[in-house]
Amino acid sequence: MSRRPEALDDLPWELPHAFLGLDDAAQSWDHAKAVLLPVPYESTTSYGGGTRLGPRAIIEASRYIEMFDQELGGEPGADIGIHTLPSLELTRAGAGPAMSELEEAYAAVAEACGPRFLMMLGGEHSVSSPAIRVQAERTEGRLTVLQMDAHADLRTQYEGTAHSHASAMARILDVADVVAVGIRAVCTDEIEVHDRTQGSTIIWADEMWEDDTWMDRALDALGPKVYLTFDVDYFDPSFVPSTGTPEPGGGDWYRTLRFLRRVFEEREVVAADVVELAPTPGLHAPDFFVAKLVYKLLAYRFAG
Ligand SMILES: [Mn+2]
Repeated sequence: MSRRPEALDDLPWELPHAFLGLDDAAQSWDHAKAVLLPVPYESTTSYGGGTRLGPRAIIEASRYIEMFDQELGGEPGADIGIHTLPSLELTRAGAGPAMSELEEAYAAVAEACGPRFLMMLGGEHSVSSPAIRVQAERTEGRLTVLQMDAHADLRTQYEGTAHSHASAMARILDVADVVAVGIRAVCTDEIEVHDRTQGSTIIWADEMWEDDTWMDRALDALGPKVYLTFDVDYFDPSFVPSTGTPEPGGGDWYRTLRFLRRVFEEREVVAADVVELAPTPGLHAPDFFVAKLVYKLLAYRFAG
């Protein structure tokens, strides 16, 4: 790919359409310590749709984030170097074939990344299972999935498919343990799956409003290597109404950040995803909120 002539560099161009609007140098593959993989896949969404527009909305909103991070000091974005890949376009031949295709593609990306930190942007939550399976395979010892979510996603199948967003965690229990935080909407079957599965821990959302002891309980349940899957419906809908299945009583911004910072400090997070943003036309605050969350996760990952 040949670059535009250098003589044009100083013209008043808009910011690049990459995460944080980073320029070619700050997002070059060689320099980047983090890689974003947009997967705008949506097929089994059961209530409100629109998650296929999530990754683009996150990247667009991220271009307006202040690079300076007051909590950590400095400008983590440029220091880390974040490479934004093009979006993966998965087959429409059905959920099964699409998930197989994703597993293969994700494995290739993870391999190419080497030591770089891979963050996937969904899309509906079903995209997490293939990614987790790949990371579990690549991880020495047992992987723990830290799932921030309103829903347990432990249904063995839903609406006729085992590849539903509502089954995302049921599909990985054989390869990883799961610590689910912020849960407040489950069915009886999911409670049964949870009860009979050693290595399934649930932090209920109402516990989180009592005091902070849940943070220790969640951390104690995490093994040394963690995959973070972040369904944005974990947050209270007053923060992020733009999601397919919103549930009242979710997490807030600062308490959640306090917990996440500890997770990144006390465990090795090997990869992550952020899923289920379904942008609402004309309402850009939730898009910006989620973009800032992605920036915070990357900043915590490379802090200190
Ligand atoms: Mn959910």
